[in-house]
Amino acid sequence: MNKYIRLSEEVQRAKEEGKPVVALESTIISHGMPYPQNVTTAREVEQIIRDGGAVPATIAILEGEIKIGLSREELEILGRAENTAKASRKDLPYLMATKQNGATTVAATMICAAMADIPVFVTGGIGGVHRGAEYSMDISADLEELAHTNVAVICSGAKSILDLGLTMEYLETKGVPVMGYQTDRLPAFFTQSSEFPVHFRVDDAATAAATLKGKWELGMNGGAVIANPIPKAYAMKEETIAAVIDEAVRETEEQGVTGKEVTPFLLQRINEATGGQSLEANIALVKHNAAVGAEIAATLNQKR
Ligand code: PSU
Ligand code: MN
Repeated sequence: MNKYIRLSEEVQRAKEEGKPVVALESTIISHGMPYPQNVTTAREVEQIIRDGGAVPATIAILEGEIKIGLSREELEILGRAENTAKASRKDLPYLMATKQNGATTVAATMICAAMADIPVFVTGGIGGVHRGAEYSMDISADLEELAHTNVAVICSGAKSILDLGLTMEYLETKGVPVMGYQTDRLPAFFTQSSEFPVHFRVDDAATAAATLKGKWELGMNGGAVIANPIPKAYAMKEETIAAVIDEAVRETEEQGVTGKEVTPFLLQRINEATGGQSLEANIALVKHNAAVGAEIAATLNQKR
């Protein structure tokens, strides 16, 4: 590989044996969920991927090193540490140079996964174009990464803390296919759908894998979004979550929260305001995505 990257033994072995590997991000652990549910969920998600016939590779920066695959102790460190830096593309080189810890966002996880030749990545939700971005210009680096880096992201769409319509427009402009997994509409994270159509509906892992394979074999760089709705039993009521999100967005404006703090602030406010219900939904959707992601990784691996 290279001197900046260290693969766990499990991931190293999987690569040698030609097994499918699924990348997982760490900002969802450090900034997306409270302790201890964050660590428990991270472990359970890894196990779902193993049960699905693939090998999990949770990615983070630890003491300046890119780690692909984390031990139980390392997951615990990220889950407990309240001051772990949120690491997106701009942050990686500095955190490495100064030997710090960093929890990788979707963008940074894609970068590290691509370096380790892991084309499939599972998470909860991607960043996107924030509401009011026409003035704030707050557009997640996740979208630009999806435009350039060859990793597919299996997620449950994006939270409506974002402007989902503008997020879809941005992805279209950048040539990033958004595929609805067994759905015609973009899932809105806590709810199964939104008013926005996806670019394509795919009904099985084989179609998703064939699309990715064709794209990359043609030399068309960039990622793809595979949007998998939250299981119905865990989906939240549209009105309940909409009101909570509107209030949280208002608070960011009132309190002048900007930059990389915006998304973690919103996630925390939503968790607090829904008294655990949104956390339960969040956990359920990530687990569902892990099962689908393992299947897509296994199918793509056979084709490669
Ligand atoms: N959205 C969620 N949960 C998350 C994130 C986004 O529903 O945990 C995290 C992801 O790591 C994502 C990042 O890549 O926030 C986006 O942050 P920003 O908007 O600052 O780019
Ligand atoms: Mn931002």
